[in-house]
Amino acid sequence: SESPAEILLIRPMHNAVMEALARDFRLHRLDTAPDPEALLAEVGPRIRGLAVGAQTRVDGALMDRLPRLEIVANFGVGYDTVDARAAAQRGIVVTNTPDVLTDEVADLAVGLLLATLRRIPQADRYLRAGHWPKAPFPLSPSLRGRRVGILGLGRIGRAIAQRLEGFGVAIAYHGRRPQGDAPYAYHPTLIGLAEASDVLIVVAPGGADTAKLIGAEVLDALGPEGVLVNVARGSLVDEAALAAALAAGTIQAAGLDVFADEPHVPEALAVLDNTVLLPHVGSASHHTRAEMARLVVENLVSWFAGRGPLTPVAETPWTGRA
Ligand code: 8YV
Repeated sequence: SESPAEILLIRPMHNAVMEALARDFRLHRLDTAPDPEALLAEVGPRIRGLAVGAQTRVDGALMDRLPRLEIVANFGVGYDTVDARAAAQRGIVVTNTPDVLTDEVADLAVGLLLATLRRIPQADRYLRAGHWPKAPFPLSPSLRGRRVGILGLGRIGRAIAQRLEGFGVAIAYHGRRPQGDAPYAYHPTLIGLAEASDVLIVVAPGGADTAKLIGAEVLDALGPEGVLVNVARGSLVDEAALAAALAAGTIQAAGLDVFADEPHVPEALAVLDNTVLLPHVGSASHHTRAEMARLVVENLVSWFAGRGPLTPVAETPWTGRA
């Protein structure tokens, strides 16, 4: 039969991805090449598949250097770093890793919400600094009686809502459209949701369409008891406006797992005592990263076996063409 398809890796990925790709395909690695530009010029015309993580931008210009490219397999459910419209125009399929990380990210979101409200990291730091024998840790805000608003009631948003039902809080949401089957109040505008909420959990896709949706106006609407939690993409939040609102007491606190320019975290957020900041760990468990790695590889294997992609993104639906 034919020789294995040639796959390109631009940056290092989860080991299970790299090992499986090296076994099942002919893998070319720009990350370890002494002269990446020369390697790209040499193998670019033969590359049929690309495996990428969130650190790698895949735009039309890169696609044009890979004229035989058929599939971009993205490690992550969010694929804002891949220009899926440019891929669609070129007949390239983009896949992501939905479902396998839903519960993990929802768990982390709830943990981050509780950590932010009850000031768990601050309490840990207080104990370690030896303050406890001198005075008890100051009383914290509470989840009790709160109204939680969710921006983006997709797979992860729903999983967060299901968990929060067990906490006895009111739940509402905003998104592009109401979800007919969801038992939560829909707000047609984000401002309306923020006004009606004391917690806003951001779990909507990144990219140009949602850039800086959370700005001064939304934070004002959330109010002085308001808490912002973001487990989606930093691009959805105007970080300068958020830092200003947190410093001024316009809102109460924020828990952030994601930032606009990772791994750079604005100093204005890091110096504040009412922020809990995580290094984008929502899906970062051994269990879930292994599942994501498996799905990246299975998309490529299925595609090159002629069976189509397993989890194509909305912009590049699989229509059965070969
Ligand atoms: C990963 C993520 O950290 O799935 C996503 O959208 O943000 C995370 O699961 C990231 O994609 C890893 O590259």
